[in-house]
Amino acid sequence: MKIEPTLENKALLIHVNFHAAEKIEDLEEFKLLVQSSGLIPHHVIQTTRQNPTAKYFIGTGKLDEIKELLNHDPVFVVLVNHNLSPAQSRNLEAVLGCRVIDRTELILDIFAQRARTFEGMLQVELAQLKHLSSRLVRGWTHLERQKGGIGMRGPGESQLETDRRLIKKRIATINARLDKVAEQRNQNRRARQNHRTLCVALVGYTNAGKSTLFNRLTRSKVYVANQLFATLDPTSRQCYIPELGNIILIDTVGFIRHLPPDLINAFKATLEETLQADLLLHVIDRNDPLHQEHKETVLAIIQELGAGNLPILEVYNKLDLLTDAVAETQFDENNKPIRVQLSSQSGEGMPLLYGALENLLDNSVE
Ligand SMILES: Nc1nc2c(ncn2[C@@H]2O[C@H](COP(=O)(O)OP(=O)(O)OP(=O)(O)O)[C@@H](O)[C@H]2O)c(=O)[nH]1
Ligand SMILES: [Mg+2]
Repeated sequence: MKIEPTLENKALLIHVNFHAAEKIEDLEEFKLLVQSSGLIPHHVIQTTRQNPTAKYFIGTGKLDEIKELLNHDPVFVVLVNHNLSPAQSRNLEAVLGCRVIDRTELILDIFAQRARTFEGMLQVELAQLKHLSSRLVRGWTHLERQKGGIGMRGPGESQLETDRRLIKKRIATINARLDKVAEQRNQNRRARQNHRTLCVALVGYTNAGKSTLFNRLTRSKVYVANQLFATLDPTSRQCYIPELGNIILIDTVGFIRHLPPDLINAFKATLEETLQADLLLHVIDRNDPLHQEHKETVLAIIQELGAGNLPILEVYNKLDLLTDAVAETQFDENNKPIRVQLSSQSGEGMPLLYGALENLLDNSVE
């Protein structure tokens, strides 16, 4: 269904092409992120810079151009594909006269829209509050410094103090609730471990096709969509592997480069369980020109989550979209499967995946 552009969903996107490789973001991914949040990329403004400017992130020439554009074709919100300092956000909002949201806030917003479980909602709120408090704290230290010189309490200062205290209190409440949920989950896990059921977790970059594969393997119907972060809360189901029997399969949230650290922390708890799996199935969209970079991102996050030592089987997915590839299994020098090339959508290559899982998991049964 095509959504009509209105003043409630039109967005102006700002994307800066930096020279330094580690700062580069992907414009196509940004557009998909924006659409995933329910907004329409109405204007896309690109500019090239060596470094961001301290005041507005972009140069004043570009800023004037955007202001001019918005004067005769206004939008609901301005989205920036990079992280802004609190001052940069404020300055941009003041000049452009509309809300400005940076990359972290956009991802947090999508997560907030997607969270369905109690735990997921708490985790997203926690990440949002932490993000917010980091901004308040920075504003606060700035005021504190001023106070020393003037010797008076600034007008906004006590409000900031109150806000900060409220946020702190709310964070403590959420943490306590999350601890309770985690305890419950631990009990469930112990029960499962008693039954010695093997557990496989699907991990991978967002939109790689994890949920599609999950549905095919477990004959379920979890949400699949061509949008980023379609899945947020981990889902687990039983799944029958021929020659091996039933295992537990877990579908998880997708990763993205420069995932806000607050979100990684917030999802550590749910992912922790995932990362106690016997095997990780790393789903890779082989049709995405950036799949190598995405693979590195995912491996780095897995490492950061403390699961770098788990065995991984790579699934090169979306084979149906490729003309130069066939369904096949690749093996390492010890004849252990390391990669299966298949299509979760058409099902081509699935018997190879069953074979590889059997091979890898059979050895992990004592
Ligand atoms: N052509 C083709 N499309 C696929 C295949 N697998 C998945 N897709 C499509 O890729 C998109 C993303 O699929 P999902 O299964 O939602 O991906 P995901 O990895 O779960 O994504 P998130 O939950 O957002 O992290 C959907 O439009 C799927 O229909 C495949 O093998 N071939
Ligand atoms: Mg998914």
